[in-house]
Amino acid sequence: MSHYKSNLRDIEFNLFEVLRRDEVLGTGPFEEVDTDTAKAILGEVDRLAREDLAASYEDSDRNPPTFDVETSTADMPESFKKSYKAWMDAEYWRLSLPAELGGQPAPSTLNWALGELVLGANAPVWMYACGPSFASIVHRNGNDRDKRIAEHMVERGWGATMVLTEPDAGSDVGAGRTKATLQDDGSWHIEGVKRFITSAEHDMSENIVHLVLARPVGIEGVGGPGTKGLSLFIVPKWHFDHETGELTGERNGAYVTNVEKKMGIKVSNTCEVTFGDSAVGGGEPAQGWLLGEVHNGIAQMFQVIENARMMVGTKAIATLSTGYLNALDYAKQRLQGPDLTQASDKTAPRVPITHHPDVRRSLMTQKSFAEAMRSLVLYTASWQDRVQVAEFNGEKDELAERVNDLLLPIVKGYGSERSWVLLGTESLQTYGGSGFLQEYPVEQYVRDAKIDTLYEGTTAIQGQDLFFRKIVKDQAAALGFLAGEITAFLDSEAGNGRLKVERGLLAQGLEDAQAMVGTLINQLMSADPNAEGGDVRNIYKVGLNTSRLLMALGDVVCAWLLLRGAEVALEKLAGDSGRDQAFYEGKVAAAQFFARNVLPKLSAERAIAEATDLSVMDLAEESF
Ligand code: ST9
Ligand code: FAD
Repeated sequence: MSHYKSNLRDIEFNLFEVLRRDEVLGTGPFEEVDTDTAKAILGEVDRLAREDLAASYEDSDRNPPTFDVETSTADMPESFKKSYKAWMDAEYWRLSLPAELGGQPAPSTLNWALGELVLGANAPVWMYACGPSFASIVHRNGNDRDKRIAEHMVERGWGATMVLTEPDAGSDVGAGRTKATLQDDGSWHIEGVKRFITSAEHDMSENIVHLVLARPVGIEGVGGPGTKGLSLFIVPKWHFDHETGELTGERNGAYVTNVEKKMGIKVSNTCEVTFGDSAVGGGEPAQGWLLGEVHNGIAQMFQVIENARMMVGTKAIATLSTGYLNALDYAKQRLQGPDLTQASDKTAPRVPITHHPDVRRSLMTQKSFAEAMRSLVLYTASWQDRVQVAEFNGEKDELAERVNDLLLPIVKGYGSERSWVLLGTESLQTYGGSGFLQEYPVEQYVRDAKIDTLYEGTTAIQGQDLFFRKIVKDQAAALGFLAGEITAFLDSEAGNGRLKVERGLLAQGLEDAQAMVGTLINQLMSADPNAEGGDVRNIYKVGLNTSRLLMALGDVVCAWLLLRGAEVALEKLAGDSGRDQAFYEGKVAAAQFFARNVLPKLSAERAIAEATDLSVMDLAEESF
């Protein structure tokens, strides 16, 4: 039986009933993928995920790859290779590729819906399968040589990696010391040690292409300090003929020198990669080629990072969803204790734990967050659809780009924090002691989901990105637009009388979150030493609140999206909802529960933000 429990019904509800993707599918850039095709693909990927991809989830955890120091290899378990092959052979990854690279473009909403299914079933399959997506970045940013390389990457099924992190450069990517030296033939030699590099070694493709951030040396005007001095290099594991793609049989000097032993996602190889060390491997130099022959590394890499942040958020949320559905299944079957109304009757029948109020509270907490955050992912992706359509028409949809940018740290930061915490405190808890056992998938979910708050920028980094870049630098344009959308919903009669209380709660939640934004902006302005009474140390007050703001805005957007869905569900219930009646009732109940149980807490968060002082910063380190 599969560990993975998907929720295709809710995915389709979001795509077709709320976001009306039928109006986008089969048109413009998506002409080849109409609504019927999209539904057929969703059905098939759902099956593939639950069966072929989920099949190796447990085995890959119990029998993970091990690093062979002699050969610098870490081969995959056979079970995982089968899952990987099933996904690659099905070729649905072509839906996110441009036509020039053999793709058949589909809307981002469809791709992230498929992403949820694959990431929930076995996330490392999706990660190892990202070679073609990396190729699209090489193609988009590359010169003719790079475009040819991108074609080989897709046609020959090569793996790929994103290589930023170093032992002393994690969150602070700009501290990276790996250097690049220009050679007479126009290529570069890379020297340095990178760590924590995902998928840098495996035996599932003939080659692996590393996209490496390194600092050029010895050239005037480039290679300065910080992230802006970094350039992006294409560094293959094996050399190949750039024209034909044929491997030459020569090894490049990019060697994996360790594979980490981890708490979770053990089958996803996390590697130390040593570039150009004469004492490593055969001592070859690590030869690389400057992407597009332009020194614009951090901006190019952020094209990868934006996609990867969306991926990490979706992975976390997908895991919470299957965690909830597994917990629900267990709860329906587990008999324990009498109904609370008969607690004093020692002869009362034992009931399924779903009868206990606290278990119901827990299940509805899981359901409402999982469904809210699914809506968040797909709503965010719907802005990416707009960006795709504009690009197809040779235009630029600035609003769509900005709203997408604003939502990305919420998908990644809020999505991963809420999912990881709820998987532990609610999904695993629902099982009682059994949740602690390897007999059920939930303990692996908890271990596998923790990474989502860490990589691709920790939660602290997401909070800062949200406030400093996506709100302040954007002059709150995207935030203002989103607040306007929520206000329009509040002003409407959405859901008629049945959602009246919740609309009131959302209005208060929005006011609290906006007040928090105002508080942080005031704190920021009071840190300007040139302003009257300004004290640069007041910037600490902002830093004490950016993660809080991230979570508050996430709560408000999620509540709004759930209520929007509830409005649609109520319309369906007013007609003949037939077999879907329970589903729609569940949508309304989840929205009401979320509004009533989550939103009131925002007033307290606002008060905490407003009362922030510098006492934590003034405290001597010895007193901690
Ligand atoms: C990692 C991988 O953790 C984990 C999972 C791997 C799975 C691999 C497989 C999946 C990959 C899928 C990819 C598919 C390919 C894509 C397909 C697409 C179709 N947005 O603020 P400044 C840029 S990897 C955009 O001064 P600092 C921008 O150019 C490791 N751009 O920063 C900016 O210039 P300007 C992940 C942004 O103080 C420039 O950076 N590691 C954004 O110099 C400088 O900005 C991390 O994520 C943004 N949000 O540096 C590091 N932000 O302003 C986390 C910045 O002129 N640390 N730029 O536009 C940070 O993010 C730091 O805040 C920092 C700070 C490094 C940016
Ligand atoms: P640090 O940056 O040292 O952070 C430590 C703590 O301090 C965190 O809580 C952080 O939030 C906080 N902190 C740090 N700086 C600040 C600040 N300025 N303000 C507030 N708080 C701060 N990297 C790649 O390049 N490619 C990969 O493929 C890749 N895959 C990975 C896979 C795994 C399994 C892991 C564990 C990591 C991977 N990484 C990868 C690296 C990952 O992106 C980093 O671990 C992450 O960015 C955090 O860096 P760090 O671990 O050095 O932590």
